[in-house]
Amino acid sequence: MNDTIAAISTASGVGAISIVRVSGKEAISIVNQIFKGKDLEQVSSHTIHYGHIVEENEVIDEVLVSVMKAPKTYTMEDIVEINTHGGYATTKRVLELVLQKGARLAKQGEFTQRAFLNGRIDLMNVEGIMDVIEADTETRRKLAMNELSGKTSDLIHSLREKVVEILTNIEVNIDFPEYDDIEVLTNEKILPKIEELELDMKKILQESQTGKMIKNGIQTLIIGKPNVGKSSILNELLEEEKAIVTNIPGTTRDIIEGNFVLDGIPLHIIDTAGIRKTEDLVEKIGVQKSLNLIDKSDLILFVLNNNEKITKEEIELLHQIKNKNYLILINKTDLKQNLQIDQFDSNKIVWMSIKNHKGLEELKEKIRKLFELEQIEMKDFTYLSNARSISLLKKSYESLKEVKKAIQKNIPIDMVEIDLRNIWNLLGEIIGETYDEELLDQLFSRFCLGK
Ligand SMILES: Nc1nc2c(ncn2[C@@H]2O[C@H](COP(=O)(O)OP(=O)(O)OP(=O)(O)O)[C@@H](O)[C@H]2O)c(=O)[nH]1
Ligand SMILES: [Mg+2]
Repeated sequence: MNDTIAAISTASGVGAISIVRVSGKEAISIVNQIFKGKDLEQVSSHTIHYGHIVEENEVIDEVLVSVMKAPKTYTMEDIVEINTHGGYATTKRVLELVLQKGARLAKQGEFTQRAFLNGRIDLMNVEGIMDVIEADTETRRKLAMNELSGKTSDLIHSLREKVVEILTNIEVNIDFPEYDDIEVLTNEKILPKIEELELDMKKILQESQTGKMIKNGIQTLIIGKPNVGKSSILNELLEEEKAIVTNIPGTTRDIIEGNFVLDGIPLHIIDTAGIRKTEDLVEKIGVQKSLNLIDKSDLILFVLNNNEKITKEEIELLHQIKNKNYLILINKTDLKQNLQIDQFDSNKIVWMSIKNHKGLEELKEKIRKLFELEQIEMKDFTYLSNARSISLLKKSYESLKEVKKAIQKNIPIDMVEIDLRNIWNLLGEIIGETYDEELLDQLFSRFCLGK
């Protein structure tokens, strides 16, 4: 970490401005050697200077240079950013000059890695930065900003504080026992605190479902027998002719995907091959694909034809999805009703006629209710949403439940203490208080160059 790193921080390609970012002890002196304008070694921190990048006597570009001195910078090191005219050749040349003068090309995410290793941000903030970059909806942006700003980390800090409080309690009582009987200590004093912590963890875990939904969207699968109007529904939702629609059963053979955003939550919709027994090899594979997707989906839209009696296959399918989040879309209500509906849960039914553009609003409303989307806007977006942190919190929660059992069984208090320390460490891993190098490499390799 003692060397000075440099990279192009803006997206590659042609743009109005490109930025070459340099960070490290030599950042200012390196840029100063190729900059014609003010002496950058003499300027105050957090100032911008007009001048030229020159190589011997040739002017490479007219630039603005920002000088930011440690420690109040992104990496907590000296940073210089050269704002060049955004052409590919120019920016590349400027970067080459910086490298010639002694900087090393930064690896992906290395600026952010330095910010982490220098202690300016924790691992959750790091994930937040990545999520802000990837955010494509307003809700995702809000979620990511809370991660980046540390609000989400505070959830973990407060859990850790509670663990420490319990540990202190145990130690004080071991050193200066007010109680002669250790069982009284554990059961009366520690147990309620453990239960409180357990509830806190449970709540954060439950709410992380919302976090995951905001981040990953709702995986939605449209299934049903052939010709009921599945592809027509997909097209209507996406407001484009994405899938081919014909009156020939078996039109869709492979899966067709599309995205649309409902109340800020992306729905990834998959239209599938109509489910039926078939001898056609391609269609057969398609049908199997549809069935395999059921388990991976958050929401199943099961489409039926209002005009036809229910088939044995459809009843089987209904059985297969009964433990999932599903809705029953009864399409073609413009035709005579021949479908028996007594076996369906009436709350789950949406009546539709794509031909008459009817039922779409009801469908959206039902999805809103099912996933409580209206409530998301009212909350403050402080949710765990990354798989890594959620799985560590789950581990901590499971461990804590074991601790509770142990206390109830009056296991010696020093054993309990060891387990609580492990929980404290696990929670620490979420924010990166402890980490292994492999995890860091994996995390930062997902960043762009120059970030
Ligand atoms: N009358 C009527 N016809 C409809 C309605 N919705 C779709 N259709 C027609 O039903 C036929 C089948 O529609 P698709 O959307 O291709 O049906 P699908 O379920 O995707 O069929 P496969 O891909 O073969 O499984 C087409 O001719 C549509 O125009 C509706 O609400 N009413
Ligand atoms: Mg289709």
